Amino acid sequence: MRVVDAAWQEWLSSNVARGCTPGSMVDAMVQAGFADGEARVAVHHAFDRRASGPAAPATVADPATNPYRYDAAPVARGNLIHAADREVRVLLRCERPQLVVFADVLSAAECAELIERSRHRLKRSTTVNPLTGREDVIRNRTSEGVWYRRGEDQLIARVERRIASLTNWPLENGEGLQVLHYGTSGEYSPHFDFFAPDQPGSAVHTAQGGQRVATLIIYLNDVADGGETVFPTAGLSVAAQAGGAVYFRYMNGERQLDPSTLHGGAPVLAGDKWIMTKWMRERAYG
Ligand code: PD2
Ligand code: ZN
Repeated sequence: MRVVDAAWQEWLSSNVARGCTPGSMVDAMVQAGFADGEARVAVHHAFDRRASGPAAPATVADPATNPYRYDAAPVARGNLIHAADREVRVLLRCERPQLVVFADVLSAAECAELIERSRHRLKRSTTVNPLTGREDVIRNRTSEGVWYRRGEDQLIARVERRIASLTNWPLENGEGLQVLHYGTSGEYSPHFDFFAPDQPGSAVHTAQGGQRVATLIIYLNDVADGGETVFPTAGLSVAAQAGGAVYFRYMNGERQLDPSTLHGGAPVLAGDKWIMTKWMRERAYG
């Protein structure tokens, strides 16, 4: 029997928000394998939730006064996850912050192709200015990147379907994929991927799709030395290995944001580093 997990809860709320009828939502759930009665109850609750008012504002949790409450992550349990067209191995799971390290998300050939097609399209990376919401080039992010539109071509579409299945999060809630390149000494100093709720520049970014809820960073090459993704608060670092990935989730169902997902890209000490990032939103994006 299917379970109404976090991804289905999200699907229910976004369809209510889009103005779908209860009947069409029940039909879609039954088609997806839910029992009729179960689908009716879930849809009924989704409409009830909307009646109880707008979503709570997103807030950064505070370990001392308002600690982050870790609810169930959408990623499936188990050591091997069937992700659309590929079996993906789980190497590590961490509960606080909520983080999963995977091997084999992409094949060696897919990594090589993504690097080759990105090489000639790179532009110096920017960072969102929290005050203005504009994208600024700053010194603490020394990488170059390229954005791919969602479903831009067959390879991108296939990888996006795989990511949606692996992370159990709707494909439509994902931003376009971004490929990033760091040369030797390139780094990305520690930051949060969510938009700071109290900063005036964030509203322009959350207007569409809402907050970012989780990130998947996929490594496209083996880095000779350095270049780990570091989580300083958790005291954890993930080494870049081609085809592997790190997933971390920072917003729970109550819209609390987890400050222990502070993370950065450590300086590349030898060779270069290629990654691809998928940021996931609360609702459909784009
Ligand atoms: O390159 C990384 O390891 C890294 C570190 C922190 C990438 C990002 N953040 C990101 O793309 O958000
Ligand atoms: Zn980041």
